[in-house]
Amino acid sequence: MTFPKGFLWGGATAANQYEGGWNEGGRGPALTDVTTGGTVNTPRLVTWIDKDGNPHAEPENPLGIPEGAKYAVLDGYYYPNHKATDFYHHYKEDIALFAEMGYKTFRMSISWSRIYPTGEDETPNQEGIEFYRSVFEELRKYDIEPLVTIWHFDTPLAMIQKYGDWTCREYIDAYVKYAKTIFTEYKGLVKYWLTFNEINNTVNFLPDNASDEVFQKAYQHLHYQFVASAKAVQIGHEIDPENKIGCMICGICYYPFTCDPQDILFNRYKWEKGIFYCGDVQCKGKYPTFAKKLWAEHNVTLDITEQDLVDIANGCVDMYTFSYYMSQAVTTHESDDIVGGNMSFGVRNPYMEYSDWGWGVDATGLQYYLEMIYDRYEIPLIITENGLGAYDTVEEDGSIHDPFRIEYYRKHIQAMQKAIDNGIDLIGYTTWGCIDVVSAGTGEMRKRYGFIYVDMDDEGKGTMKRSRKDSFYWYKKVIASDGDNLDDSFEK
Ligand code: BGP
Repeated sequence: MTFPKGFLWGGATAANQYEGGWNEGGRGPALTDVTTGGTVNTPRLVTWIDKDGNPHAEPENPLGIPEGAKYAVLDGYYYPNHKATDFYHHYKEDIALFAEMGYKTFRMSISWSRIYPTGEDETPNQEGIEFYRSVFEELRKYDIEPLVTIWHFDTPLAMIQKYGDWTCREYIDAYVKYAKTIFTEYKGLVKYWLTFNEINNTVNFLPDNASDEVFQKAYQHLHYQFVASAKAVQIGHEIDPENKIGCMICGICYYPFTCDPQDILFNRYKWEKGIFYCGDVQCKGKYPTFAKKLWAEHNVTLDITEQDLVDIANGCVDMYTFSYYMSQAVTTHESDDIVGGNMSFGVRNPYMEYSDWGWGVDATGLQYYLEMIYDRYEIPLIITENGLGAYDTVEEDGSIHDPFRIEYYRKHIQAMQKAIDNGIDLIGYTTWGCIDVVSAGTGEMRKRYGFIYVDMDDEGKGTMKRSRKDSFYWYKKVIASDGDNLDDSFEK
């Protein structure tokens, strides 16, 4: 058996894409609630009203909205995250399906504004606290270990409106208070936590030619999140020494497109800026040497106090977790064959197959990433997202055949096996969107990752009925054999 005993097989979701109930149970709005749906070719829009009362719908600007403007839900637009796929009202049914597949763990996130509706309320929203308690109790009923993301892209909108997005120190205290509340409330129910989902996106997804002002804001935003994360780790350990708290990095495997030494160097810098910058701070407790070079590139000067550095040093994470969807080839040479998605683009790699959304499918890249990262940090790893966003067809008899998804998972699980055989300490695997959810990048429903199909379309029409895809039965078999049986067969 390759996979270690107690390996955490499961699936992953996030509140903003799955939970819905956006204005129920005392929840306050988050930025995703004023974000419209898009497509693979048209961006999602953020909606707001300017100081003269004129409505606007524009792609998200890293510098925020103009002074005096107010985020707003506007008539005539569809906001897919409002209802999402309605975990809020379906959690018992959905958790029963996860249990049927044999999940050992289930990754979900808590919506910050369901606990603190404005982010700065004096006391938490009790109805929100009780909602998640019921969810965790339901998971425990089936011996499913919750793996909880504290922040998955959903800062309370009231804070963004008041301060801008993670632009000031006030965020640190508000986040730490929120984290302390949930560590305390769910002590004994939840043991595995992640502080910030894909924390590195803030800088990694910026185009190299973004202005110095944009980079200044992005690096500062990250610094406040590093401090907030480190303080949360310390408090989480104080509240319950059993807690295991991880970072969560968007793990893209970068390759040099050519063997030109300039490309080799460029590729290394890509890893430093995109992947290691955040991982080093969160796992090693200090900024890496190359941080100074990165800041200087964009004339960045940061508000960093001595105490911040002490907090960061004392708040190292217990485990490194990451999402992995694709590799990307990068080059210093001109190229007009650019591919990619989720704001991250590379040069078309002739050795890769690309998904319908332009993501380079590469299981070897997962093995490379696992081995590279374990060598650097030597702490337990969890792959907290991996999967294929694809179109599904429902047959007349209601069945859904998705051999392409099974093939994708087989190759990635085989890559995990190779990395484990080579000595890395991988303790869990939660596939992304184990039940269909709203796409983060495009807001679509048609981009589906699930083992469980949800009857709902891009306009929010559908019965919300859940049904099992072929991959549901296949993954169930994989878990039952602890990753040993990966052949095509499955029993319905
Ligand atoms: C990651 C996010 C997830 C998820 C996933 C797939 O970046 O952490 O929230 O959505 O990507 O992306 P998409 O939904 O755009 O296909």
